[in-house]
Amino acid sequence: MMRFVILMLFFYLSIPTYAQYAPAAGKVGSNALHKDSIIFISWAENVSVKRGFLDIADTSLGRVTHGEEANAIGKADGAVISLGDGGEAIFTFDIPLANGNGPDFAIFENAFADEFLELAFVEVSSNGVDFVRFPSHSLTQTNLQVGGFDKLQPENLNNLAGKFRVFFGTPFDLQELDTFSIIDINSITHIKVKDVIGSIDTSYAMKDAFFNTINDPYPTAFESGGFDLDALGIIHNRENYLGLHDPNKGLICVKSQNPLPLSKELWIEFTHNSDFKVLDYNGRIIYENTSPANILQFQFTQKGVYFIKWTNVSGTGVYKLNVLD
Ligand SMILES: [Ca+2]
Ligand SMILES: [Ca+2]
Ligand SMILES: [Ca+2]
Repeated sequence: MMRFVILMLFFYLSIPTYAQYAPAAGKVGSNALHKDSIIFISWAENVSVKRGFLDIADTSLGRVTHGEEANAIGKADGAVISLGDGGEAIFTFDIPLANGNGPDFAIFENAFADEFLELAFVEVSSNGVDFVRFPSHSLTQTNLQVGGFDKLQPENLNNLAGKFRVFFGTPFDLQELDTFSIIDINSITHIKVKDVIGSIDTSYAMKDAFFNTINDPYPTAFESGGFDLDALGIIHNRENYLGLHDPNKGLICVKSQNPLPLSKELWIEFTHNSDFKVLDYNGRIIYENTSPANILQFQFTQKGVYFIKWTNVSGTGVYKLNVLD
């Protein structure tokens, strides 16, 4: 019990009361990620949505209907499926997501302006049963209900999807969940996005990780009510994070796509010193670098099959890359 109390005390003392979290896209210090950023290696391709009610306080109105599941997969395009009050979407991944340097995925909503925001909790799982929620934080006041067309300030929000306008993803870093033993942050197979109802009425209020009520536009009793899910961009998964999936032991990360169009550069991110080679199909070394910088870019001049080979403190690995016209 004492341990719990001390832990809670530490928790409260460490709450930044006037925390200013990342501001809107384009402002200094923003961590919003544009959909065209090189950081994205691919986009979620499987989702299952459980739509919520138009108004949780009057379930006789039924559930929201706007959009289809297909609107939430593939690259962010502004087309969405609405989740409704407390509705949720679960993305699944054939290649599990992994924890690399910095953010590992981002979620896109369709807010038409920087301050007209609708929020969602984000949870991850390695088995589809046990989910861990990112520790959300809302510093929005809780005295006056934010109405359907009222504003929120992104600076008041952390670890809640939907804090940026359309085409700008909210980033999530799996490293923040590394103390939870019920998930493996280097093998995330499911990501849940759950609409924050947003009501400050204690019957329906949803709390952040610091037990604050999250005040979010409510009611939104229309067909497109609740969080509008556009896409989930993947930054790190077990395929592009090669070798050991442990950022403390040294690995490399292929940030570009495979197959790689000839017109595009190969991007490699290094976390530790590596001896790095690119070999052609016949094993001929066409590029070598014994101490590449953090990010290495390489342009191929011919299509074909190549092997990327690296050696570092954790061993040696090989990655097969196809380069196409
Ligand atoms: Ca990470
Ligand atoms: Ca909501
Ligand atoms: Ca979409």
